[in-house]
Amino acid sequence: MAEAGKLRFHVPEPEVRPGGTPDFSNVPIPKAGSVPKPPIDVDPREIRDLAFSIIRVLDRAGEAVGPWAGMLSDEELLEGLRHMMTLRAFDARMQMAQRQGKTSFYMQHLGEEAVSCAFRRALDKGDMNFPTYRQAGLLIADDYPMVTMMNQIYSNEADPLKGRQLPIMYSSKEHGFFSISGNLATQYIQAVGWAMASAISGDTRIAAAWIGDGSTAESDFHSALVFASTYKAPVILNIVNNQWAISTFQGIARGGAGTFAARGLGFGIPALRVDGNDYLAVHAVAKWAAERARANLGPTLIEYVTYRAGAHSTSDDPSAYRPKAESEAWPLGDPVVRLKNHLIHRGVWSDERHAQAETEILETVITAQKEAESHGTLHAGGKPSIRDMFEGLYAEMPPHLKRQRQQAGI
Ligand SMILES: Cc1ncc(C[n+]2csc(CCOP(=O)(O)OP(=O)(O)O)c2C)c(N)n1
Repeated sequence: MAEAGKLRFHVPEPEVRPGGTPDFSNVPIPKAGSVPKPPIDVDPREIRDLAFSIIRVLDRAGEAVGPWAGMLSDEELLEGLRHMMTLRAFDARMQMAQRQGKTSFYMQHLGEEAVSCAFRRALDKGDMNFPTYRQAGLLIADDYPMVTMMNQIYSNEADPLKGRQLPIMYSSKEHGFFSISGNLATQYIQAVGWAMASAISGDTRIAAAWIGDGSTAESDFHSALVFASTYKAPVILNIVNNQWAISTFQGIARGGAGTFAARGLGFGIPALRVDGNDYLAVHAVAKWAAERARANLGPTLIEYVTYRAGAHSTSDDPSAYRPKAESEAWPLGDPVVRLKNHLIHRGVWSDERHAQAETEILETVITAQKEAESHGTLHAGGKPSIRDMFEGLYAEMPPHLKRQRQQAGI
């Protein structure tokens, strides 16, 4: 037995720091197609292993293999590729717009496009997402107008949120996209409550909760799991493990033990891990979880294993805390390239068509950007009325707010 001596404080450290060689040898990657697909009414105890493996469909050759394959048509996959390419082009333009001072802030999805884009396809109209700031693919894949997204980013006169919100904190009830909040994890428990309400009222709609790896350390994450499991709420509990929470590596939130998915097991919630850079796998797993929720079988926890290839936000410089080439060393590759290769393998796509699509998508994004900018940007052109600042705080404006508005002379 070890000698009892002075206690030591333990702080988990990432494997590599800037200047070091990226090393993901500690991330076991199972072969595509190797993880079984259980029936949706499976006893969670029987699929314990799925919380420690990674469901993958696309293999290295670009072929779709195994029991989770074969759920999407050529057309659906081509559309999925277009969604991911659009999100990437949108990100690049808005990142640049921030550098040009047209907006104060932006956050990209680089490397994580498959997660939100493929997930959206597994939901029905009327279902409600409770997203973080890194799931704009839910909007893109639901054909939410890009111009409206840009208007919000520019806080201009056409901003549906009237300049009250930080850029990218979108909100669209119509598109099943709950208002984003800056306070991490709050939406997770709200999603469970929304799902409970849907069940209480005998509705058919389900909810999807979203959270990042870092934010699972927030207490709302744990509250959500208690309520979801107790009441078998029709909710999909998504964890996007992109390895980083700003400068903090995922081991800090996880404590070095198990996986994020494994957290569901202690609550009796079926938990799956999926290759977050595999459009087909993300969609298949999301569909499985959605079917479970709709069949009154309760919540499913899904961990998407991916990598945040870009900076955390326009206010962040990742070279200060991780090797520059780390994203290239990420063993699950790039979601756009992988779906592209699969479609080429299927014989419905080519490098030429891909290049042409890239040009067309960029033109569409630029056209939307021009239109949005005609309504104003951060420092130029139209702005929401200052009067709007006082609206919407209460259903009816109380006297003290009316007074303050008068004092402001507007
Ligand atoms: C309650 C709260 N604490 C801290 C922050 C500041 N903050 C914003 S994003 C972020 C990191 C979140 O990381 P993760 O959940 O892994 O998501 P990712 O950004 O990687 O998508 C932090 C700490 C915040 N917005 N809210």
